[in-house]
Amino acid sequence: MGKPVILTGLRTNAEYHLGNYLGGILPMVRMQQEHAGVYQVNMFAPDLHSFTTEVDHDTLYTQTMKNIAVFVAAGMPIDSQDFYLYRQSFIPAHSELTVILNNFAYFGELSRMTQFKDKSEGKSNVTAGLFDYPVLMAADILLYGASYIPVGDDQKQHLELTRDLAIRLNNKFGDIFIVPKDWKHQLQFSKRLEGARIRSLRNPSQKMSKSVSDPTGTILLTDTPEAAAKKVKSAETDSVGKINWDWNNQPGITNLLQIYELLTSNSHKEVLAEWTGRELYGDLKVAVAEQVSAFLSEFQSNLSKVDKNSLQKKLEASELEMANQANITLAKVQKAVGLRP
Ligand code: AQP
Repeated sequence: MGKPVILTGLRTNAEYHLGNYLGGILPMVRMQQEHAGVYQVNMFAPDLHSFTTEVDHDTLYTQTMKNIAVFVAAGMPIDSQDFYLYRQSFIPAHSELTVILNNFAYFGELSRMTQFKDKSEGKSNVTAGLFDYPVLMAADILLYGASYIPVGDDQKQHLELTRDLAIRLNNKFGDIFIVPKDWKHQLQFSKRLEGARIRSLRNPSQKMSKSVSDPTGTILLTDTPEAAAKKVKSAETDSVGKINWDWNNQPGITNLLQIYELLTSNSHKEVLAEWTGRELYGDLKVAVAEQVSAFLSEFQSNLSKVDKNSLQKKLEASELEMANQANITLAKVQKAVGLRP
């Protein structure tokens, strides 16, 4: 038995934003710092997932390589033996396992995925790729027997589907998959009370998103610190007049509090003690703007220092080793379903 696995991936369809960083990248950086040596840490670019929504195919490869450099700039340790960094499409087992899992995933359960409903809404041509996104995600996780998958709140339903599929196949064929931990244990492992759900600064009823054309509501990791601070300072709030953590009635303010909590690493309790009941929204905006611009300055300086050659070498070495690991699981599944003797 190898080390237990922590795994996450972020689509490379566009530049990352603060929601991607706080929901997917930062928890991974912190987990690997805390559990180095005990866990295997897999971080990958799900390039096959990246065109479940529209992309410019001419720039997809370049965008993928740019986004991978972000992981390193954010603090993932390129030299660590326990850390694997790879591109999904370079490991064909992801696609093969997806085709097999498709025959055990139900149309009804996939139709209920809220991300599918949101992303297909109003579209005349909805692709099978978008519909099948959660099955490919299940393959990404199950191939490596990952237990912990740091993702934002928006991916909770997909994680639950992955568990359902693993349990369904295990019940039918014997224990072929390690079942990822449930959401409650995912939160406990990342020491959080709720999943990150960074909202648009312009429209806090919507999540901050790469593909929504809402430049003032989204803080890109490529924004200058000054431009990002400006966006925070003009964030949409409310007329309640008192600061409270309340997603239903004060989503704009709660969004700012959550960004503050995640960037400062203060505990939820400390953040509530510092801000609850205060009346000057402007003070909160200034504090969040300072955190965001300090973070961006440091991150962008790190990004400019990422060495492309080392990155390429890390990818190639990881892809070799991960293909071996993935193929072991795939072979087990192929045998179980009757494709191999
Ligand atoms: N607003 C968010 N708050 C917290 N976490 C978020 N994530 C995405 N948006 C938020 C987390 O980022 C990781 C990567 O997501 P992804 O790109 O693989 O999937 P996505 O949901 O398609 O991301 P976007 O940014 O919303 O992209 P678009 O707009 O292109 O569809 C995941 O951990 C996700 O939880």
